[in-house]
Amino acid sequence: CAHPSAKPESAVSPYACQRRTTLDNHNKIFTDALEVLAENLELCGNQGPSLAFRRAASMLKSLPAALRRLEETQHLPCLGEHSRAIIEVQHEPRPSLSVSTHISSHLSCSAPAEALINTLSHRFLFYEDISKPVSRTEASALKIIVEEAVICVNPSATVSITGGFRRGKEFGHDVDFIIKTPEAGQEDVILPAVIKRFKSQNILLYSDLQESTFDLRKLPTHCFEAMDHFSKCFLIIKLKREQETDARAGKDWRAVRVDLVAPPLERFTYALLGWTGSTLFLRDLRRFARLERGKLLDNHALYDKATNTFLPAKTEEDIFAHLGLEYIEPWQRNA
Ligand code: 8DG
Ligand code: MN
Ligand code: MN
Repeated sequence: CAHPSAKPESAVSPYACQRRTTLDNHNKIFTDALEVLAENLELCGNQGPSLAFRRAASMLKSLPAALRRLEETQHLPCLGEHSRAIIEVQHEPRPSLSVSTHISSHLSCSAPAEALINTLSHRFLFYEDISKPVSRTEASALKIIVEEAVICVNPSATVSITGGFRRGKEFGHDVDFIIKTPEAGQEDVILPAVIKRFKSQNILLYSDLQESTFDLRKLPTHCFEAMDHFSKCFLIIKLKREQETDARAGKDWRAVRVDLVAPPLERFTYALLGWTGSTLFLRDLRRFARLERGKLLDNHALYDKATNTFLPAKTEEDIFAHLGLEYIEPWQRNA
């Protein structure tokens, strides 16, 4: 069996971190179906099968053209028997058979999924607003607000947009920002101060601050969770609308979800890479590092098990180079 990293030039890698996945998806009819299925399975607690469908969808997103015949899938990685069956259904020239009806007939769990969504919607007071996608324009307006607050608290700190918007997406479910502080220790005090400022400006609707539990000496973890120990907060912010006002009660703002993370300076590059995502891209990057390179990667560091050393990185390019990978730009990480 061939070593997965020793692939011929034209072959599609089973690792998302060896594929360039832009937002230009030529196989949307297949990936939408696979992702609906993955989402349903996730809500039912079937994480394993869900991941298999996510991996299949992610691989299809990286293809340079639409699949035209089922036989074309023969030499592609990440496709199991079930993913092939979904692709086959989508190939059928019968528009009346929507894939979601096909799928739900195979799932006994659409009722619990609905109940869960219902519970969540009652939990969130601003559910209606925050379930609407955030546009790039709104993200830019928020960046100005966050930057102003951060600089007011610490003039030497800088703010960068991360998450989906850094990958070039036009819409997101939230806006993610990473804060860089040049002095040691500043990362622990900046978020409470920023939250205080938003409160005083009367634009804070909700905040959940998680203080840093980061230990500089700890090894990167083996698990694939996108969790990290940096100081971060989950916010809901009031964003003024530009032109149109809400018909109801003249509401001239909308609620937007915002995530802020403030890592220590020497771990900034690893945090930036982790928070840029996509989740699946990062999951495969960690898996590749561990299985193909004997290195442990997480949002805090890259650790070489052979030499027992941490590998420093000034730029994201340094991290890909440490892993012997071609550099993949943020907009090519939409796996
Ligand atoms: P979207 O908002 O456009 O829908 O997508 P996204 O920007 O890619 O997803 P996200 O859920 O906002 O997460 C952005 C990245 O942040 C994603 O790769 C996961 C990563 N992330 C971490 N750690 C943590 C964490 O502790 N909390 C959250 N919320 N995200 C984290 O690496
Ligand atoms: Mn996001
Ligand atoms: Mn987020």
